[in-house]
Amino acid sequence: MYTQGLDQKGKVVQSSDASESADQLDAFQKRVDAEDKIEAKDWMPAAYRRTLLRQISQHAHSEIIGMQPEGNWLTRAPTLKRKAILLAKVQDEAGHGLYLYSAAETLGVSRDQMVADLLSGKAKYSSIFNYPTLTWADIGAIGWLVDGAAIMNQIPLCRCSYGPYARAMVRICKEESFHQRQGFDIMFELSRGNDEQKAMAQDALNRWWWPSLMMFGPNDSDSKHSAQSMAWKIKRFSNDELRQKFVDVTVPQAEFLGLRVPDDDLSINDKTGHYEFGDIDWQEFYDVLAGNGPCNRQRIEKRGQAQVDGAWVRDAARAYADKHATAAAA
Ligand code: FAQ
Repeated sequence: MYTQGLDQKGKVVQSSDASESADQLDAFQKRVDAEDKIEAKDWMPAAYRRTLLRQISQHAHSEIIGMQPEGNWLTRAPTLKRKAILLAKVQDEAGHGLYLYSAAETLGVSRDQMVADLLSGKAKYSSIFNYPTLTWADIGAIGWLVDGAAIMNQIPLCRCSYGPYARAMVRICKEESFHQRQGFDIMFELSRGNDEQKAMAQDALNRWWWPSLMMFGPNDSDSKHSAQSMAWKIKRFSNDELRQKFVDVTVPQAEFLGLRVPDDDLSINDKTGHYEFGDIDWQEFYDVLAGNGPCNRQRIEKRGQAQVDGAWVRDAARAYADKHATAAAA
């Protein structure tokens, strides 16, 4: 990527890292340090643009692919009320994906290109969405744990240095907060149900706990982007800091539900007030990232088919826009 900005008509103006002067980089960092928001047409280092594009597009893809595991239960929700709530949640995820694609497009790459990169495997999406939803309790666990982890990671993104991303995150976080509560509510009801329902809730926690911790990314010592992203105030906390906050908040919630977190090494450190927890299976994480999780192929296949099935809608929308543009020009 060698794009440098959008001119008044939204046309991409080219430049590359090599053309960046020390003065420009210094002035940019000063703006970031002063908590000035960087906007789409402002000068920015090419590497800042690349980092944002990578992260925002990965985030958008995650929201869209993340509709699949829950969509699996839309027709099987236990009550009409649960179905209506889940339908609204899945629609929210679609909306989040769309705001995020729009935010990423301000950096000079088209949505078609981003989707092509997802389908070719060039762009990642969150590891968490490569796990199956085997029972209704998984829908509770996703809301409680996955949305819970997402909120922990995303609230600081509302203060991201890039304005379009930061602003998109405000509404997303409000909606994620509702999602987390609906998930906890499902777990609450199951954990107060009969033995079979309690076992179902425990089984879902057993399967989703460790993948949820992996959502925060590799340990800080192995996180290749964190230091630079924090200097640019894209990230405000490191992966390990956010993971720790999540564990500290979530373990008491599991205790309240009467469920056991599947970690024999979990204990509270009375001196620090933080929970200490066992080692994450990073081999599993990297296997999932390499495309070998339980559902990777299925997720991408389904997304690819949806892209093909939706082609006529995009064609029709383009034809309609062209017709109106021609009429306006005449
Ligand atoms: N999965 O150097 P770092 C949601 C990659 S939305 C896959 O630490 P960074 C809502 C990373 O890309 C969930 N890949 O990277 C919802 C990099 O590879 P690359 C998504 C991962 O960017 C709920 C490499 O590892 N949220 O849940 C993962 O500084 C329910 C090295 O890592 C966001 O995207 C992972 N878990 O930190 C929807 C939030 N972790 O690109 C439906 C925004 C790391 O060099 C239902 N993103 N990698 O090839 C972020 O905050 C950051 O990008 C991190 C990773 C924290 C995810």
